[in-house]
Amino acid sequence: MNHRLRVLIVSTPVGPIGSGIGGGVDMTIRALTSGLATLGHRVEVVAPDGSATVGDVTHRVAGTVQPSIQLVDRSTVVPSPVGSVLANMWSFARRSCTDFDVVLNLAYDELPFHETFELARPVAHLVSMGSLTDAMDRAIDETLRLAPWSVAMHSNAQAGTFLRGTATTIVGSGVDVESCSFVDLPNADGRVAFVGRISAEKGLRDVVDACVTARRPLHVWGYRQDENEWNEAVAGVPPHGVTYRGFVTTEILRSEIGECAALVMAPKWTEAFGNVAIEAMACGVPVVSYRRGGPAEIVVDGETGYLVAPDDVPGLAGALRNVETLSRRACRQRAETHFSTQAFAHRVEAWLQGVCGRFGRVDFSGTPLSF
Ligand code: HBI
Repeated sequence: MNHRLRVLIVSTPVGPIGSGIGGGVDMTIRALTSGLATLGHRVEVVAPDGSATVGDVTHRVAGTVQPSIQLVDRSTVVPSPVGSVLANMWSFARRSCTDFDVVLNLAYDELPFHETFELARPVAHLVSMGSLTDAMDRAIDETLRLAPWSVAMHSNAQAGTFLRGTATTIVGSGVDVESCSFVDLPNADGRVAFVGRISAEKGLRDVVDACVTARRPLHVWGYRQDENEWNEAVAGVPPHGVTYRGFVTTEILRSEIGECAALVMAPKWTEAFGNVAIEAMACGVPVVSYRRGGPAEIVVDGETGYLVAPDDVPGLAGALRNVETLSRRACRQRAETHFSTQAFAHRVEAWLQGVCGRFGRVDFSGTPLSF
């Protein structure tokens, strides 16, 4: 059944789309709005005031932005008080959901999960991160218990961090590959890229150490969220060892990263996916990463990059020495076949059609009906 879907996407409440605060969700929304539109579906987005225009219609909503759940500890409950932008986005969704076939939640917050069975239309949840707090674990696992089909995640590793994660649908992610310029010949100085928020969980210190050992200049693009993390990582590095290229727009990043011989990722947490990895591959840049989290499911070891034992900095350095043996064309092709917005949208389309097909068929005694 391939009928046209009308989808309302409810964005993350931590900041406007395009502000950079929304991290991976920004890219997910752009990939899904264009990918699903290409497949003939209608997509509208509700997002905080100040958001960029995405989808067929962007509904901008006022309210206090949500504190980022990445900055709290496991026992914290991140409330969604009345007047919060999250509460206001869901009031909008509740009011207008009958104009749609399905509401797609991208917020990593409790309120949307409690709304799963409250709306007059099915609610689907694309979870953006691995397990972070007990309260969110409870909300996600309860939804997986009652309506497992309504939850999707980006990688098996991410799903594995939740009690009932095996019940979820894995959809990967996607990037508009055609807007990434393929570079066959990188800069002669053998430079390497690090792209991402400068924060402890991204492992910049390991990347700097590996590049110094491999005698490769490191270029860093990203939002310097944690100045202390930056200063500690670059302390004692030889001149020109590390160059900060700024927190640039997606377009600029995609026009510059192709000059690099490799992208290095050293996630210290279970990175849910690793969008930067597919952007780099789309530009022909192989990816060297710890075998941890989403990147381990993106990289084909020895073909589109190298996977290294987690926290093995010498191993990272050793892999960096061999990146010139990899085919940059193979990286581009893998991005085109597996991680384009079309490929991602096909996976999400199939998932959302399943969610619509099962709407209203939850047996609240707790055992999902068999179909
Ligand atoms: N924190 N409370 C909260 N809600 C979110 O949706 C959220 C977040 N922190 C980070 C985040 N989303 C996005 O950057 C994801 O792409 C990781």
